[in-house]
Amino acid sequence: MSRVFRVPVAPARSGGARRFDTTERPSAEPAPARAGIVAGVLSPHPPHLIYAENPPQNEPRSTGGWEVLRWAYERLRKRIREVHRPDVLIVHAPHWITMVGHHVNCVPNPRGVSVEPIFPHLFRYSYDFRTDVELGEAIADEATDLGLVTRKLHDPRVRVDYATIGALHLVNPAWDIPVVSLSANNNPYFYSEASLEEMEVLGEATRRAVERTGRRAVLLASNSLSHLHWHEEPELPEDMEREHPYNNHQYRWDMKLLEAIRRGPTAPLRELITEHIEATASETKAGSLTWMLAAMGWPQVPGDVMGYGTIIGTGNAVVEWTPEGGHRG
Ligand code: 2X7
Ligand code: FE2
Repeated sequence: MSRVFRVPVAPARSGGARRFDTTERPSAEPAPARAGIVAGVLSPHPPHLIYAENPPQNEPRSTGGWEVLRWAYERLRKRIREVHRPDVLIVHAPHWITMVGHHVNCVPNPRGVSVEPIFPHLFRYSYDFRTDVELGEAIADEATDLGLVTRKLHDPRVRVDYATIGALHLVNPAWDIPVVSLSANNNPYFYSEASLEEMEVLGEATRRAVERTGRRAVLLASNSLSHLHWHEEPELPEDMEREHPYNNHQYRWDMKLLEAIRRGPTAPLRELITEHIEATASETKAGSLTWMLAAMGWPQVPGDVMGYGTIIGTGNAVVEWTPEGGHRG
């Protein structure tokens, strides 16, 4: 068991310093006492999944599509609400790209419209959510203390990227859980030899901040897997006749990674994630998955692969790790 789960409940949870009290919880049941990182989720964000659901926040309308992945998200939502019941969702997203350092959104109430630049006909989404500023600032401070170049974003005019909004909507469409959102430092893309080591440090900083503030947190790694995709879209974007893996090589590598995830433990994934990136141009290159597993202390447990499907040829899986090993089903 990771030491993350041995921390006592910090006074901040019962004191007046919290911005979000327990009356804002989604469930009427008493809050679980244990603080720490209670789950980590690989939560891919392709705009197609939101387009397919037709939520009121998204302007474009669809006839559905990509159901298997959306059903996986449905089951995940139930677990978040009924089992994990977090104070906060912490998301790391590859399309909030920062060229220098790791940024933390510390704007209390980001509001606006998020538009997917390549698929604006699928995703024009009005968002309005609450940030857990105290925790966001704590993550930035811990990251700075551990030697990372870090910045707290305070500009209320921030336009939140679609990978952050996409994962958050799919995990919690009610938007009733506060959020901390982290940027993806662009180094791994810019320098081909850059490693994911910094993400281990950002994970450690995240864990320390969660413990220090006494939060009950679920972490979201907003990444697709294999990342080659079609350059042409069908006339009907949700035409499922046209949806399939980019090629068998990409698919086999996604299965190799997912089989290792299902087997557990997570430690061997450190190497395998890097090999998978090299083989498939995986979006995990942005570091979200490594950050999340590192924050959980590379837990001994298998991951629960709740669903897999392709989106314009890219591989996408919804996976949940509950480091305690309990609460399945
Ligand atoms: O951002 C994405 C992605 N990761 C995968 C597929 C399609 C669109 O956007
Ligand atoms: Fe993406």
